[in-house]
Amino acid sequence: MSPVTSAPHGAVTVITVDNPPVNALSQAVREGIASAVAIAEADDTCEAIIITCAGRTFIAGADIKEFGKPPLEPYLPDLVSQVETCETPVIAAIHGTALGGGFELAMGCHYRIAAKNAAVGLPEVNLGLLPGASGTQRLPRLTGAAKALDVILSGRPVNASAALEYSAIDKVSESGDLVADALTFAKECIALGPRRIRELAVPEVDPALFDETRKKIAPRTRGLISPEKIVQAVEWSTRASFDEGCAKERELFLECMASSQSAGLRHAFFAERAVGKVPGVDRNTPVRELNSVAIIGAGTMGAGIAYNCLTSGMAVTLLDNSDDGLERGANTIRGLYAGGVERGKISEDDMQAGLGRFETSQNYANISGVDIVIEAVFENMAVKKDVFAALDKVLKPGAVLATNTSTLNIDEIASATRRPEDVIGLHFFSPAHIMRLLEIVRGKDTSKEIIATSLTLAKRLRKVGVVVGNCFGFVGNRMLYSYGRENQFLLLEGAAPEYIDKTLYDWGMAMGPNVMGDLAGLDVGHKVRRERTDLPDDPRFYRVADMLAEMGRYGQKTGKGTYRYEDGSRKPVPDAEVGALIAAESERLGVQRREISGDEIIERCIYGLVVEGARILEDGIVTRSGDIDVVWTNGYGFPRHRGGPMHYADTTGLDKIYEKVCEFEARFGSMYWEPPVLLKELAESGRKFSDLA
Ligand code: T1G
Repeated sequence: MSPVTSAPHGAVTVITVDNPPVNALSQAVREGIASAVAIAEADDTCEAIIITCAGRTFIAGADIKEFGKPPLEPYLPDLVSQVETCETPVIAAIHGTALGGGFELAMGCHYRIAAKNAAVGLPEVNLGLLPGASGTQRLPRLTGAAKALDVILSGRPVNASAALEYSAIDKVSESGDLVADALTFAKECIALGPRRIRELAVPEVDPALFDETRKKIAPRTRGLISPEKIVQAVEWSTRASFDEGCAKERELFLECMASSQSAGLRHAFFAERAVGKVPGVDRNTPVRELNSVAIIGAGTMGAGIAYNCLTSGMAVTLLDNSDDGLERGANTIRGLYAGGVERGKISEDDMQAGLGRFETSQNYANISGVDIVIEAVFENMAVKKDVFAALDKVLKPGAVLATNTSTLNIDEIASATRRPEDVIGLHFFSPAHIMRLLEIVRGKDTSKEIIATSLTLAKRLRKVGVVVGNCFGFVGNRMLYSYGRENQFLLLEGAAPEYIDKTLYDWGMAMGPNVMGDLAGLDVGHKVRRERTDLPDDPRFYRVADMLAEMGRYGQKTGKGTYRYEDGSRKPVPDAEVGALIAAESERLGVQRREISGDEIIERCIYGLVVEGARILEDGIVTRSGDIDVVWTNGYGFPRHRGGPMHYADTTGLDKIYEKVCEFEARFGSMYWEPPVLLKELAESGRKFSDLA
């Protein structure tokens, strides 16, 4: 049964695509449209053709699931040309989001009408690609090269009113009945006849635009290959014929499609959509309604979480036992709102409405009726258990009890209540209102209803919610220990902090481990390590960080950490004093210092992540390896174009990783580098972590 149907409406043929969930341009859809258009074009009674879609959106692009497989006819560029060469006017009627190949097909049509709340865009850059079906040649002919560059390089959709302003569409459907308005619009189009974008010229543009654009985007496109190719393709649209431009676009597109970067970004796309699929939890699992929340603890995390909840429309009570703390927290929230209004991200009305839903309290009795509590107090088990015991006494039945702990045992916290089935970990990342990741930590008694409710809350808070099991540090921080450990050892063995950081930064990490340590505060890790009883019996283990913390060098917040920071500056400055301290400590510990290569730094830090990731899979802490990748690309600055640690390992080859891990075990000992059985088995059987899902 073809996902494409046609129906006559008087002298107009309406072609409808129905390929849920997002009408992607699969082979069947392309074939269906091609034959429906050919039939309508050959029909003498047909004076216009409308292409529209059923379901929640117009075509949201090529079918990404077909990428990497042998391409099947009809090819999208050919379909777009077929539509454009029609003598019968073709109109695209757009609702939801016309994206990528979907928007390119719409630009192959002679006219475009869109619903008021529709949007159009070319987001291929988010997949390490560029539009590959004439989008880089057609959009500049409609909007001019500068606007086209903005739209294609940002990858963000443009809403209907802006698209009309940029001439990317011709009409906005006002009545709310898109097809009816398109049928009315068709009369105008029949009178005007086909208007082919390929015949339009790109408006004159200063050739300097392209180098200026390259300079402007350089900081945020570091290490990525497709943005430069987008600039090249749009530049071609201004100085070559339409067909020459399309040929160049195709060449650049195929280079991107074959790249490991695009494979990494496509993996990240699907991995982020898979995290919501948790065994035993589905659309029939009941979800509790969450309209009111109390945040316990008005520190930086508490205030950030409160703001995130307020901007998602919830009623928020911030509770703290210190007056000053509450005042500071409330001021932080008011400041975040004011900043949002100033930057035009939030309207004045939204701010007033949000602050109208916000209150503070020092009394647990005042929060007895809330739907959910998120505790964000001091990272200490005894303190957290006291809080949960108090909450258990006052909260209504059915309330969700969540903790923002970043390392502690959820089951032990839950044991302070009589309702462990309602207890869950919601681990936010700093700054809580910005970082997209939310680790949803299930305890042994946490009910499926609470897990489903937390996944729904994550979506509402515009977070990527990843459900993980309960162990020390869950997924992110547990793996960070291995990554950080190798950094610490490399410092003692002779690699300078700035060398390690630059090596990993150039490799793609958002920042190096030593800059990250100084940002988070060396005192935080030091305190957590001091409370742990299961650390390896190794005097070198995190010795440098502990030494600096003991000296009060906490990092940015004290102006000195592994680096020095000039007054008010966040710029890390290498500090010779630290170099000398580390060298002396190496000598004291009997660690031989030596020249260390960049490759060794990357292999020890990144393979350390992979080994711990494999242990996490062995322990069943996650459902699939892609979940680990989503945690690290959304919470720890792992380069998205490398897909995540486990995807990177799969593409590098587990046999190569296993071999290197065995070498490290021989050099540095089994305590840290004993190869996980899972890694050994997969390496020897030629399989991947992603084969396990
Ligand atoms: N192909 C295949 N599957 C897709 C898809 C696509 N283009 N887009 C979404 N899905 C699946 C997704 O995996 C999920 O599946 C379900 O649809 C719902 O998605 C030649 C080469 C449209 C804004 O980059 O941005 O065209 O998990 O959870 O939050 O130039 O999906 O349910 O099994 O994200 O409402 C360009 C990608 C492709 C758009 C909807 N297009 N999609 O968001 O739902 S490249 C894109 C999105 C291209 C041409 C080039 C979003 C959305 P499942 P969802 P949502």
